[in-house]
Amino acid sequence: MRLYWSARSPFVRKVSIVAAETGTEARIERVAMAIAQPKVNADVLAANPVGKIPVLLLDDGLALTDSRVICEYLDTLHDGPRLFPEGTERWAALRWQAMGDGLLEQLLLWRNESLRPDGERSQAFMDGYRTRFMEGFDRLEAEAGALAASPFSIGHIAIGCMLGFADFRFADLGWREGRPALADWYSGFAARPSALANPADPDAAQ
Ligand SMILES: N[C@@H](CCC(=O)N[C@@H](CS)C(=O)NCC(=O)O)C(=O)O
Repeated sequence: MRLYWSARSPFVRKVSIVAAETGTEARIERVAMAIAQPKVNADVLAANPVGKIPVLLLDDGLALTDSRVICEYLDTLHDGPRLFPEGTERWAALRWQAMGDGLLEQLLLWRNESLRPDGERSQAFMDGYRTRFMEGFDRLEAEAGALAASPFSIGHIAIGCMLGFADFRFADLGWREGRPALADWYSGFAARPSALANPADPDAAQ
């Protein structure tokens, strides 16, 4: 299998952490892709009409796109505890995945807006991203106890990758302030071997 990959992509990081947790890492060859919006990478576009990474090219030629699909596929390739559980636990895991991924998408939009030149940046959009984000952090603080108590799943990985990206690209946000339970849960996530082996900020980790 070949993974279209970039060291700084938080959605690729999600897939890499799942690969480490499922023991499928050795079966995946990483293919580095340059992603520099607003440019579109032609190789990525050929495999994924949405123009985004991660993409996982299977040995039979099928291109799996979107971290959610790729992570669920990798979870079928091992015999350990499922990251996409069955039964009622499934909906809690998928709901947390949707929260983590959704907030991460907002963070990427916020960052893109903040990188626009002076005069082109919209303060209204910037304020909107901040408002959604603070609400998201507060919601996660309220749910941190439930997160800590439930079996490790794709939901934990999505939320952990989102918080890792917040630390990497929004270091001044101070999200830990007033959110001790979430901060405590995240320090446990960040200490997992799978997270340490796939850092959010590859430069800081060296
Ligand atoms: N929903 C997608 C989001 C993937 C995504 O946003 N990837 C970013 C890198 S982190 C990307 O490829 N951006 C390039 C672009 O949008 O042109 C997933 O879960 O894989």
